[in-house]
Amino acid sequence: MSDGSSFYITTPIFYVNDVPHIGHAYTEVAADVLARWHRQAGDDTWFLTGTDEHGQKILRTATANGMSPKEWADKLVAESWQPLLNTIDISNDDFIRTTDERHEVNVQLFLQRLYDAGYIYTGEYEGYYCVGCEEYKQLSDLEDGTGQYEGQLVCKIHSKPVELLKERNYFFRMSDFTQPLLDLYESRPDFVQPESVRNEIVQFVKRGLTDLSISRQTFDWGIKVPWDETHVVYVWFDALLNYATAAGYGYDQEKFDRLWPATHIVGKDIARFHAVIWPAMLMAAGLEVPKQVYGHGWLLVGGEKMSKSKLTGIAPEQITDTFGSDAFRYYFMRAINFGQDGSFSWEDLSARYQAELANGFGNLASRVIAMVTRYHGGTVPPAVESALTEADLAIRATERRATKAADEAIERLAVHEAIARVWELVDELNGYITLQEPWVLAKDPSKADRLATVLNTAVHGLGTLTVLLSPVLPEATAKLWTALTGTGTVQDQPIRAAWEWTGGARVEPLEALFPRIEVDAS
Ligand code: ME8
Repeated sequence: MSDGSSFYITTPIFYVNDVPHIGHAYTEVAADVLARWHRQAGDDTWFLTGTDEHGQKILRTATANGMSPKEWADKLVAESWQPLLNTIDISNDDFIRTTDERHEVNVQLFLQRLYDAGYIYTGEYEGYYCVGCEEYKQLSDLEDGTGQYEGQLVCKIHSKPVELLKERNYFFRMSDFTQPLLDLYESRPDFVQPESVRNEIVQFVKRGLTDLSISRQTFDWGIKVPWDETHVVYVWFDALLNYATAAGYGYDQEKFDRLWPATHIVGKDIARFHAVIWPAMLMAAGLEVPKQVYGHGWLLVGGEKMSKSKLTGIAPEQITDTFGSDAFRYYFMRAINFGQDGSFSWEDLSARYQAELANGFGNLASRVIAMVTRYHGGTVPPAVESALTEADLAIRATERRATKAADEAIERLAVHEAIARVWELVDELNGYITLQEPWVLAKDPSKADRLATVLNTAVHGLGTLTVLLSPVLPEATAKLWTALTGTGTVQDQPIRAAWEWTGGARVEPLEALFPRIEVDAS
C-alpha cells in the first residue's frame, strides 16, 4: 500500500480536437510550479500530463478533416500538444495518451474487475448529450439557443445544440456511492478545494447520484468493452483512468503503490468528474481515492471564459514569442489568485512585465551583479559579522520568513500567495540597496567594511531569491545562478532551506533577464 509520501501531481488530459490555448497552458504551469517546488524540496515527485483522444468529439473533428481519429490525434500531439510543453517550460515526468497500449489494456482490466464485482449492468438511457462536454446534460445545464441555433436547446458551456440520444448501454452503479462520497467530503474537508468548488460538489451529491452510462454503441472510436466488443467505453470513464494507468495500475504494482494517490489539478468545469465519478470508480475497485482534487478558476478574456469555440482563444506562443516563457509563467501565477477566475489582458501583462519582472527582479539582479563587479572586482566579500546593522539582519530574517511562508502557501496550493511572499524579499532588497547607497560607500575607503557587508548581504539575498523563484522562472534563475557562480544547478538547492544556498566567491556578467519590450503600437 501507498504510504502517501510521494507527491504525484496531474493535469487534466486535454482533448486533441483542437490546438492548445492559454487556458490549457495555465493549468500546465500551475501544476508545473507545484511539481518543481516539491522536486526541489527533495520530495519524491512525479508529474503527469497527457492527451484525451477517444470519443465522439475527436472522431467528428478527424472526420471533418478527412483523417482517421488516430492519424488526427498523432498529428495534434506531435505538432501542438507536445510542443506546448517546451513553449512554457513544463517539467513533466510522463505524458500519457489514451491511445497508449498501457492505458487501453488496463482500462479494460479495471472495467472487467468492476463488472465481475457486480457494479455494472445493462440499461437504457434517453437524454440530451453535449458532444463538446462529452456528457449527458440535465435540463438545468441547458438554455435556449440564439442566432443560428434559435429554437434549439444549447449547452450553457459550449453554446452549441445538444443531441437527444436514446441508447442501450452498460451502467455503473454510481448511486451506491452517494453516501460514501458524502462521508468522504465530510471527513476530509480538503479533498475537494477550493471551498467554492467543494460546496458545489457537496450540494450536487446531496441531491443523490444516478447511475452512470459508461458505454456507447453508436460509434467505435474508443476502448472496447472487454466482455462485449460491440460497445466502446464512455470517454470520461476511459479518460479518468489515465491517472492510474500512467502510474502503473495493472502492470507495475510497485510503481502504483509508490505514486498513488495523486493530487489532481483541473479547471472547475471538470471538477465534478474528478471529485464525484472518479472517486466512486476507485471505491468500487477497492482503490484509494485521490489525495486532493483542486478545481482552479477560469481565465476570462473580455469577461467571458476563454475558449476556442467562442473565438476568444489565445495561443500561448502569442505571449511567449514576445515576453518569453518565464514571463508567461510568472504572469498567470501571480496576477490570478489560484482558485478564482481571472481576466487576461495584454495591458496588465505588459504592465506587470515592466514593473515586476524588468524593474523589480531583473533590475535588482543586474544592479547587484554590476556593483560587485564595479566596486569589488567581481569577488563577493564576506560580511563583517561583528558589525551587522538592523537593516542587514532584517534582510536575513526576510530570507527565512519568505521561504517558510512560501512553502506553507505551496502546501495549500496557493501559488499566487507563495510568489507574493517571495516578492517581499525582492522589494526589501531593492529598498535596502537604495538606502545603503553602496555607490556612496564605494567612494570612501574608510567605509570598505560597510561596503563589503552591504554587497555580501545583497548577493546573499539575491541567491536566496534565485533558489525560491526557480520553480516559477526556470530560465532566468538558471542564468542568475551561473552569474552567482552557485554550486551545482539551482534546481539542486533544497528550497525549504533556500537561504542556506552556497555560491562561489565571484560573480560573472549577467545579461538582462527581462529586456525592454518595444510594443508595436501599429
Ligand atoms: O475537459 N481557463 O479536456 P479539455 C482556465 N479531456 N482553464 C482552462 C480554460 C480557461 N478558460 N479552458 C480550458 C477535458 N482550461 C477532458 C479532461 S481529464 C481526465 C479529461 C483548462 O481539453 C482547464 O484545466 O476540454 C480545464 O479543466 C481543461 O483545460 C479542459 O480541457
